[in-house]
Amino acid sequence: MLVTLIRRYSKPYLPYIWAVIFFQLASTIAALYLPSLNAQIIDEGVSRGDTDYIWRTGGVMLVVALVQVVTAIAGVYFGSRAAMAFGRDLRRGVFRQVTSFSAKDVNVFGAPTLITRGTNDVQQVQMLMLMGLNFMVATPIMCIGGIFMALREDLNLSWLVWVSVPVLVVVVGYLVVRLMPLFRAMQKKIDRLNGILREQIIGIRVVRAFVREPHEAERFGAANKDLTDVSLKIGALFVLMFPAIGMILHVSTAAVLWFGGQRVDAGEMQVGALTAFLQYLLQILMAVMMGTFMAMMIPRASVCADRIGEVLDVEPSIHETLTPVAPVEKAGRVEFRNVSFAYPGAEAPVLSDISFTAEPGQTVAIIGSTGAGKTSLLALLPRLYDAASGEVLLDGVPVTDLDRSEITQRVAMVPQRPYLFSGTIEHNLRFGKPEATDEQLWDALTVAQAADFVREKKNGLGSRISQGGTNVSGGQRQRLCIARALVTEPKVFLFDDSFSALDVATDARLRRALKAKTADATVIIVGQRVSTIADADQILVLDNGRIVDRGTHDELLQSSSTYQEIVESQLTAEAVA
Ligand code: M5T
Ligand code: MG
Repeated sequence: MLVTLIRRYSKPYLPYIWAVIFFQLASTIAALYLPSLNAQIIDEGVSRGDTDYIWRTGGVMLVVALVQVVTAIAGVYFGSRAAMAFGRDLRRGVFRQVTSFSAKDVNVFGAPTLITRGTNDVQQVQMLMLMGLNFMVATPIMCIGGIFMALREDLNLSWLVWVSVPVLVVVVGYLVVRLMPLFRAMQKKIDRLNGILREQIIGIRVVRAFVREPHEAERFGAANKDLTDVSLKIGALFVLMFPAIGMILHVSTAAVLWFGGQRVDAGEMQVGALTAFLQYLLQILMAVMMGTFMAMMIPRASVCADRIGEVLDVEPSIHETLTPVAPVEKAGRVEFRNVSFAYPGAEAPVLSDISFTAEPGQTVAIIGSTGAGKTSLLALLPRLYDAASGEVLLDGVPVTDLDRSEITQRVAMVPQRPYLFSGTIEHNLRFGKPEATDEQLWDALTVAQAADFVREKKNGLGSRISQGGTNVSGGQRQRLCIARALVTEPKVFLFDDSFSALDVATDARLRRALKAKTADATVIIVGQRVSTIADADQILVLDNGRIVDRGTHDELLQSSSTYQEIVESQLTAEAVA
């Protein structure tokens, strides 16, 4: 997956990558050339007192050093650009994919892990890409070139290379192998800690209400200690890592000077060659170290790439039709024909054999106990889910054959759990229709019985809404969501229990205003209170996913025992209150 991702998402940046390879090649070769020039100055120039030679070779050295610096900078520059653009595109890819997900697809993963995959996991892969571009070319060339150059300086000392490099590889490799599982464990512990913290923050009121703070603190404490333990183990290994590497480097240096010094004494080697040899050995060891670090990043990034790939590979379960049918009329007639539906993974269907028609200008109400399937029924029209069998038609065309925009333009839904976005009231109201005028907004607010409280706010339409709309009351949020639906002037309104948080008087006023506003629209209302739905043209009584009775309020009072029960229970409830 890692390779596939890198290949697919780095394609547009190939020119950058070629530039990186070129500049790194240049800078590595320059870096490899420097010690040998240095040796020449010492051995040819200094020893013979040839000032001219020193100046000339020194000049060359200066130029080579300049080339090395400039190309190294250019390499890092292009590498960073390519890696960052790669990360941006990958993140965008994940984001686009997730926004195309249906409710079902999101549920398969869960929101928190989708967030982690779109941010942290992408970051890991991006990091590998950056490191890879900065070191992948340089490291092997430095290693092989360094060995070659070192041997050119002195063959007799070559055994020092063959000893020190494997020792370094073994030591660093051992530490890395020990570290890998710890890193993976750490990632999981972080996930868990995040999960617990998230749950506690969201449920803080419940925690307080049930006085569960000590228990929750314990739960968090345990996860926190887990993470700390792993981090400490990692720390302990890292503490070893740097002294170990330092030790190998210093012992190698001492060995080169010791054995090389003897050869210089014996006149078998020149001082310059010795310094050059030493520098080459250090370059090789550095390269080996970088290579090992790189190798360490690959498994981690590849786990992340797999997680990203899982998201990218999902076939969205709601397919857009490729040959959309253009409806002849756009009045907003809704028809359900023998519709059945089950949630993925559930055995029993939540809806069975649902058939009804809602004509423009009509109000159809759905009533039924909690869990009867009312919300599920509404979800089928805007295609949050697709029916398992039967057909859901909008203006005579199955919704599966309509272009998505055809549906969203004509259908507005006020969900049971009203949701507002962080931003201003205005920003939320214009969500479905950015070009709406202020008058239209106020008009919608007036109908939704929300104008008064918005006007009372200091900033009016510009008042801030916090994330999820938590700084307005439940009833206010509901009314703002109704206004948001009204602004789009749809042909079909779906109200899912949208009047439940309103008192009876406001509920009545809202519905009267709505009636005038939605005179020729199709309205489908899910309601709990009989008073909310009593004046509907048609009432569907839903029980266990089936329509058990249908008719007007008066008809149902006569004919439907289920409806009578509901009415009676509410009357007694009112009497009790
Ligand atoms: C009907 C199940 C739920 C219930 C049945 C939304 C949702 C529901 N269900 C799922 O399995 N997954 C889901 O995402 O479906 O649920 P409903 O349609 O929400 O019922 P309702 O709207 O009539 O109930 P209420 O409480 O809003 O009046 O068995 O488990
Ligand atoms: Mg519901």
